[in-house]
Amino acid sequence: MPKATRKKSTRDLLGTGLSEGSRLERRTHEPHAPSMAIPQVTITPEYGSSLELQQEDWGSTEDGTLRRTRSSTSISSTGSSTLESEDDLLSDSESKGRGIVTLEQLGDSCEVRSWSKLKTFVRWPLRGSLKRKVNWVQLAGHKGSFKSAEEGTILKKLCDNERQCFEKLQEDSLLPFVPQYHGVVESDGQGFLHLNDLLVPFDQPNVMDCKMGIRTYLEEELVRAREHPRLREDLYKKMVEVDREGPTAEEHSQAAVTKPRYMQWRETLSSTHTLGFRIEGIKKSDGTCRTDFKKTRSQQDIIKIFQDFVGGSIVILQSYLSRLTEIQQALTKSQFFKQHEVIGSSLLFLHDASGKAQVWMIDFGKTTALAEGQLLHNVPWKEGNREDGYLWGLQNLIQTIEATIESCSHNNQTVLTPTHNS
Ligand code: I3P
Repeated sequence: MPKATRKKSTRDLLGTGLSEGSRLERRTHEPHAPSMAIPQVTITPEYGSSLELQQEDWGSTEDGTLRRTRSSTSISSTGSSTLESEDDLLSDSESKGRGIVTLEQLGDSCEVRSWSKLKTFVRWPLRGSLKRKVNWVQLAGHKGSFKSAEEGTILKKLCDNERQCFEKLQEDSLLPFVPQYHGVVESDGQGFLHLNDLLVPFDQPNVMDCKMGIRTYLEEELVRAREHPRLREDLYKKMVEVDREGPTAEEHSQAAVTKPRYMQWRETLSSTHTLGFRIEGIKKSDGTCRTDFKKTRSQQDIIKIFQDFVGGSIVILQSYLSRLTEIQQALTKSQFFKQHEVIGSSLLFLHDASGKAQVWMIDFGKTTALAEGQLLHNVPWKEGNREDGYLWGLQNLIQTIEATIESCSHNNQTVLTPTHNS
C-alpha cells in the first residue's frame, strides 16, 4: 500500500493535530412552509416464516447510486476515543436504551449496553474509578463505527458514498459547515474517513443530534422491500418497546416488521413528518444522555426540550440561530446541495458553559447524487420524486429556535418582573 499524502487544509476550524509518523497507513484519497402531506407507501411483503436478521449497510456503485453492502455504514461523525473498541462500551440490549443514562455509570457497569444503533459519538470525560480511561459515548447510530486517531481527530468507518460526499464538499459553499476531512486512512485492514473531532474546542459540551428531512430511508429501500421483503425481528422489538399498539395484527403474529415499515412508523411518531426534523439524542454537560425522543412530535414539546438543552440561555439560542441561518444561506448557493438527495443526515448542535455554540452538518452515508435541479428540497415527497424536505425541515427548525427564544424571553421576564398583589 503506498504511503498516502495528507491533504493540508487551509480551513482550521477545529485544529487537526495530525502528526508525522502516524501509525495509520494512508490511502491515496484526498480529500413556515406549507404543511407537507406524506403519502403512505404501501409495502406488500410476502411474509415468510424464516426471519434472517442481517446487518446491511449502504455503499455506492461507481455511478453514484447506492447499493446495500455488508461493510459500509451510514454512520456519523464526531469524536475520539481511548477505548480499544467502542463495542466494549456500547452494545445491543435495546431495553436499556430508552431513557436517561448517567454516564458515570458507564464503563465496567455496562449500564449502557443498550443502543443497538448508535449514531453520534460524544467524547465525554467520565468521573469515577474506571479500569481504563473512557471518554466516549454515542448518542445514536451504528455501533463500532468509530476509532480513535491523532489528537483532535477521529476515524469513522469508511462508507464510500460518504467519502465521495466529503470529497465533493471540499470545493463547495457547505465546506465551513461540515467536519474537516483529512482523507481516507487504513487501520487494522479497514478503511476509515479521517475527520476532525468536533468536540475538541469545547469544555464539557452539551450535544444534540437532530436528524433532518421528511424521509429517513431511500426510495430504493422501498422498492427492495417490495421485491424482496425481509422481516426483522429486532425492529419489531424496538417498535413494541415504544408502542405495543404500533404493529398491525399481522406483524404481531409474525413478531417482525420490514425496515421501511419501521422507518415510516418512526417518522410518523416523531416530528420528522410534521416538521421535517427530529431530535435523535441529547447529551448534557451534567453527564446525562437522553435518546428517548421517539414520540417527540409537537413543536411545543421540542421547544421545551431545546429550552432545557440550552439551560434557558438566549445567547446560546441566538448563536445557534445565526449559524443555522448561515447554513440555510450556504445551502441555497451550494452546488453539492443542488445535486444531492440528502437522507439520514443530521445537524449536530454543540455548546458549553462559556457560551460557545456551533452547529455542524454530519452523516452523508445516504446522501445520493442526482441530476442538478431535480430536487427542490422544500416540497412534499411522493415516491419517485426523491424529495428529502431538508430545506423545509431547516426552516421549521429555525422557526422552532425562534419560538424557543421567545419562550425563554417570556420566562425571564416573568422571573424579573413578578406580579405583585396589593
Ligand atoms: C434506526 C435508525 C437508523 C437506521 C436503522 C434503524 O432506528 O432509523 O437511521 O439506520 O436501521 O434501526 P432507531 O433510530 O429507531 O434505532 P440507517 O440510517 O443506516 O438505515 P438498521 O437497523 O437497518 O441499521
